[in-house]
Amino acid sequence: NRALASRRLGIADPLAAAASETGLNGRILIIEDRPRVIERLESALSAFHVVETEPDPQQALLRAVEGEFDSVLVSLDLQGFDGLRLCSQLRSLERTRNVSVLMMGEAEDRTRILRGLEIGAHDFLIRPIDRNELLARVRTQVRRKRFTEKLRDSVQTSMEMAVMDQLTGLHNRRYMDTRMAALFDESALRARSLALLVLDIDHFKSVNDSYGHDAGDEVLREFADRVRACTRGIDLVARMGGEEIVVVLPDTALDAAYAVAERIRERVVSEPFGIQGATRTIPVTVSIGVSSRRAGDASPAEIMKRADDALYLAKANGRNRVIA
Ligand code: GH3
Ligand code: MG
Ligand code: MG
Ligand code: MG
Repeated sequence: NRALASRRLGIADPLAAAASETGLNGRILIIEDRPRVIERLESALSAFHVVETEPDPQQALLRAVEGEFDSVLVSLDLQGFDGLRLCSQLRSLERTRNVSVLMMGEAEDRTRILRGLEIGAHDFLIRPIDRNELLARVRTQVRRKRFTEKLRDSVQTSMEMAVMDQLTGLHNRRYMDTRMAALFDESALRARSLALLVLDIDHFKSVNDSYGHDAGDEVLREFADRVRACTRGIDLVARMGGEEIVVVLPDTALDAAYAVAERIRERVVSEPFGIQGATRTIPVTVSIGVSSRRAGDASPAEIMKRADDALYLAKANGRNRVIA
């Protein structure tokens, strides 16, 4: 169910992503200007990784920004250039912030290597560099980089999930409540209009009763898609629970909001809902209450109350209708 919801939201399932095996073939950038050292590093690393080399520090920084590398090996002994500065630039640029930085230096460089670790370099290699140690440390850094990426992706996924309704992919009530408060204040401050639609599917209980709960869920998803298709990018569409959807329309006056509601109502009633694997289609209608901010309103709750009252009237007057 969680995986389904994630797919619906167009994001990778965090659990599945974490379970998949970490690929350890990395993209490595070597920043080094001594040909013999370059040759040795390349011949060791290229058996396991995709390796690029750049002797010029400025050029190297550009390549690091553009190249999506897992790990960058930085020589601290570059001709006429401070490798530590390169490390700190790599750590501060947005595009290279998560790249693993491995310093290469002489044993006498201890102090500078310590400085590098403080700046944020991840590890170091002391010359002469042992082949197996090189491979082991690079592998560790590639693994670290991949893990960081997965962690970041799943944190982002969780943050997205926290404000989304998993069944429909619309925003959820929590998000709606927060955003509505902000939109209300904004519209009041700028003396702009703000309209609200409250939509509720008619006799939805009988959809569940006649076709089953799964079919009911499919109807809800299709309903959400049709509502979304009738709204603009700046409109806020949220599932408030059950079969009730709220649409907030910034910069929209009552009559324009009524027109949007009428368009939604028509789009729902005009074509019965198809259900996967079922031969029959399901006729669906929706009732909609419309309201907008009035000068004296103290909070969004007052707009919400008028929309709810209008919805109640729409139901009482026979359903499949819009009342403002
Ligand atoms: P009305 O025209 O007055 O709105 O009638 P109704 O049957 O739509 O209204 P009511 O509020 O009585 O019923 C809403 C139903 O929605 C009850 C519940 O079983 C169903 N429901 C709520 N959430 C879900 C859901 O996530 N999936 C499905 N399939 N059904 C749900
Ligand atoms: Mg209903
Ligand atoms: Mg209801
Ligand atoms: Mg309500």
